Parts: sequence; structure tokens; C-alpha cells
Amino acid sequence: MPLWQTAKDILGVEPRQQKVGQIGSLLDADTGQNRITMIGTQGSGKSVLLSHLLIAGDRLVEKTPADKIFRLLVNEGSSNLEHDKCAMRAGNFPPKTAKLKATSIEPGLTFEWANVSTVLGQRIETGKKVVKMPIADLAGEDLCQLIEKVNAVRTLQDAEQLNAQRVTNIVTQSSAFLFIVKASRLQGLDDVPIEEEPTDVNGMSIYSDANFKRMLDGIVRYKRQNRNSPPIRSIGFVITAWDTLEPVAKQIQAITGEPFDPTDAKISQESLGRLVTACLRSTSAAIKSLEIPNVKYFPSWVETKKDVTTGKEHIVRNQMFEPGRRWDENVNSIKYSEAWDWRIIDWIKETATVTG
Ligand SMILES: Nc1nc2c(ncn2[C@@H]2O[C@H](COP(=O)(O)OP(=O)(O)OP(=O)(O)O)[C@@H](O)[C@H]2O)c(=O)[nH]1
Ligand SMILES: [Mg+2]
Repeated sequence: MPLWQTAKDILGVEPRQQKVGQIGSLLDADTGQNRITMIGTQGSGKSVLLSHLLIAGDRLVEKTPADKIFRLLVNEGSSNLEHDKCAMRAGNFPPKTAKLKATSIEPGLTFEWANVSTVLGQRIETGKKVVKMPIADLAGEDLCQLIEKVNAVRTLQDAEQLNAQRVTNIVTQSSAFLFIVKASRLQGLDDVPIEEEPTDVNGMSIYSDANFKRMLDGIVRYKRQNRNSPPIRSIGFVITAWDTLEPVAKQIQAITGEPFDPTDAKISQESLGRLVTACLRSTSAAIKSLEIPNVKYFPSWVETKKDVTTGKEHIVRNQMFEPGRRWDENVNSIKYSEAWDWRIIDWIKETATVTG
């Protein structure tokens, strides 16, 4: 039995006996389809994260040794991702993502890894892993509406009638989800007023926890009712704008003695998990009860500074001759959570099954 099929059996969210009849169709429909979907409400930091994730990806490509392959292929579609990356490197936040129009072409990313060896003079790639992130940077409004629709969908036919391509891509073929949570919207941390979630899309709550729980419920319901949809193998929580949590994080660190400095790459998964459980109680309980096997947490941030003349927030750029890194690595680069972004890329790789 192929390893990935065994993994599906072991890790699936549904009981094994319900899935036996489904194995053949899963194999036929989706061999090697490793899809991750990024989910986050409006203004939760998706575009900023994606831009610096791609910047980190470029740096990883630069650093990849000759006997390995790491590729990150960007299909921009109607998005402006390559521009956003350069704007970030220049210290500017990307603009709010435009809502998709009927004619828009959806963006997407493809991550690829392989080992390279030479046998009898032939270059051979082995252990290839490919992961697709089909809708890389949707507007929060589109995602929220999509999830609202997914909630109402019962059959694949319904999905086709509503908006087949998007619903199918986002839920049917995803086996992992990257939840984007903004640190400033985490609820209940003393002395930090929460930033409310925008509520201009019908049914959205001002609270992140309510929105995530509803999204998760919609996805799970859909997957339970559609046997061709792969089970959820993993969820990654990215806590964006982690820098805004600095005062409270430092306080937690001072009182508990556990590393909780936003810029400290040594924070344990356990500490991060405790923060997410405490601030997103309904979502965390739902994830736990679904027994999703692989849940990981990633802080993410860019360092910002207010321009004294314009009052505008800018991303802090590295100075060319700043100590600690080579001068050419400092050029055209910003201060951001690079080490954590590389861990996100590792997690993306871990969610993948070998395809060749
Ligand atoms: N300080 C700080 N602010 C951030 C960070 N990430 C995002 N922000 C702020 O949050 C705003 C929204 O971020 P975006 O990435 O555009 O949010 P989005 O999820 O793409 O939003 P939509 O496109 O509307 O769905 C940014 O313009 C910044 O002001 C961060 O790491 N640090
Ligand atoms: Mg955006």
C-alpha cells in the first residue's frame, strides 16, 4: 500500500470504516495533490505575510546547495505579488487586496523540493515533493464570502452551481490549512485593546475566534459530506503582526520565565499553542476535538517605524553595512521574521507526500 494512502488512513479526520469505500476514488482523483489553503479575514496580514514568505523563499533558493532543489513558482494571476515584494523591500506595506472580479485569474503558488544526484553522467532528481497553494492571496472579503458559501454547500453539484472552481480548489482539494490570525486581534490579553475584525461582510463577527470557528465548521461539514475531499492532515497558525504584541509578550516572559520575546526564535511550540488556545478558545477546542494530527504555530512580523514627518508606518530596512550579515545580504532587505518564514516553508514541505 502506498505510504501516503496509509497516512491518509491513519491521519484522516473521519473514522476509518467510513472511508474504506472512498480510497479508490481518492487515489484516482488526487494522487500527489498536496494542497494548502491560506485562510484569514480582512486585514489579518495575509498579503504582508505572503510577500515576506516569498522574500524568504527567494533567500532560501539563493542558499540551497547544488545537490538539492527548492523552487517556489509564483503564478501571480490577477494579484500583484511581485510588486508587493519589491514594495516591502523598499519599506512599504502592500495595499489592501482587491476583490476578485468575474474575469480575474486566480493566483497560486507551487513549492517544489528534490534531491539531485548524478548517475552515470545523468542528472537525476529524486524524492520530489510538490505542494500547491491554489489561491495565494485573495481579499479577505472573498475568503469570508467563500466560506459562507461553503457552509451552505451540500453536494458537489451545489458547489458547481455556486462557484465551482473556487469552492473546489479551496476546500475539496486542500488537506492542510494555514490560518492567519492577527496578534492585535487576539482576545483577552490584559491591557491590550483588541483590534476588531471588519464586519462589512455579512455574518462576520468582530471577534477572530468566532470567525475562525465558523470557517472551520464550514470546511469540516463540507469535507464530511463530500467523500472525495481529502481529510485535514495539518493546520498551521500564523500569528501576524507579532511585533504589536511585544509589551504583553515581554510581560509574560518576565512573569513566567519562559521565552516569549516576539523576536526570539526559541519560543516553544507549547508556549505558542498555549497563547492560541487561551485567545482562540472555540477554534482550539474544535481543532482538538477533530484530532487533527499536526498543528503548528508560527509567529510572523515585520519591524515597523513611524515616519515623523508623514506619520506613516514604514517597514524598517537593513542598512548596507549593518553588522551581523554580509553587506550584499543587507542591501534591498528588511527586518522581518525570516527564521520563522523558513519554518513555515519547512512545515509546507512536511505536509507533502512524495510525488516522484
Ligand atoms: N506592525 C505590523 N503591522 C502589520 C503586520 N502585518 C500586517 N500589518 C498591518 O496590517 C495591515 C493589513 O495587512 P494585509 O497583509 O494587507 O492584510 P490582508 O489580510 O491581506 O487584508 P485584505 O487584503 O484586506 O484581506 C497592513 O497594512 C499593516 O498595517 C506586521 O507584521 N507588523
Ligand atoms: Mg491582502
